[in-house]
Amino acid sequence: MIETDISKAILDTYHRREVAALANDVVIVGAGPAGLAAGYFLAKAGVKTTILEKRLSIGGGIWGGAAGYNVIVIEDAEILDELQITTKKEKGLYLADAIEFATGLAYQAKQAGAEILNLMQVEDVIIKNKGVEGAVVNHTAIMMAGLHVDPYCIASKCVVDATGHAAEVVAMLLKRKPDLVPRGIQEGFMDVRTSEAGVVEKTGEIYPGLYLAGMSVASVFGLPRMGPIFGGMIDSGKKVAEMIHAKLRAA
Ligand code: 48F
Repeated sequence: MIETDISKAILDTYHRREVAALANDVVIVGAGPAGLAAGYFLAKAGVKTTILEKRLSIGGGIWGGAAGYNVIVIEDAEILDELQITTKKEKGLYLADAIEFATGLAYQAKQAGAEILNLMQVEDVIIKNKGVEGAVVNHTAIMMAGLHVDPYCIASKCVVDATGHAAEVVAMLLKRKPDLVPRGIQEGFMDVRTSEAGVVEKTGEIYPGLYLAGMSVASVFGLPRMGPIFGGMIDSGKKVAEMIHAKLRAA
């Protein structure tokens, strides 16, 4: 019976992938530019990595460029060259097509060996004595419907909050540990240069086992917002990957 053969192939394959993704070196929450870049560099270094994305589509804030004009601006094309994403230099800025940028990043992360599970919403973290040791997840559709259905758990040696402006994973910790970020989660007013540099500089571990990458860094440290420029996101993803890789190797 062809219909159920198709269903069985999908269910078997997904089940195998999901079971394999239950234990990780790193779980990245959010498949925006920072999360995908972190996933690419971690997987390339041989670190077992799963990226969880609550939406149907990967890419986060990439797709619409600025106000729906789907062009991406960066100041340095080195990483995009490595990812084989086309750029064009104009007046000191590199321009990329947002669609090529989102799909290219995700493709390279997958090819490097990162697992990406979409429609998976992280609703909490696992905290044991030493710190964050995994994510509590549920299906986005169940969360959206507000159904009373328990989550399941995905273990990892550390977690990256790459959830963008909302810094959702940090917000989960704050509910029970308000002293972690006493001023709360809030970006400052727009200032591209300060924020691009600050996001990369402050990328790192905010709580044992919990790392920040991308715009979550700006929100947690109160840095300015930066609008549609993406170099800092990629550099932040790369930096967090290097930090985690070094820590795992030293352990
Ligand atoms: O928002 P997003 O693109 O964050 P980012 O990687 O990049 C920010 C830029 O897009 C842009 C900017 C800089 O130029 O200002 O906004 O820091 O991607 C975050 C992803 O995380 C997902 C969300 O759907 C998005 O795709 N996400 C957020 N919360 C959760 C989540 C959650 N609880 N579980 C799973 N995914």
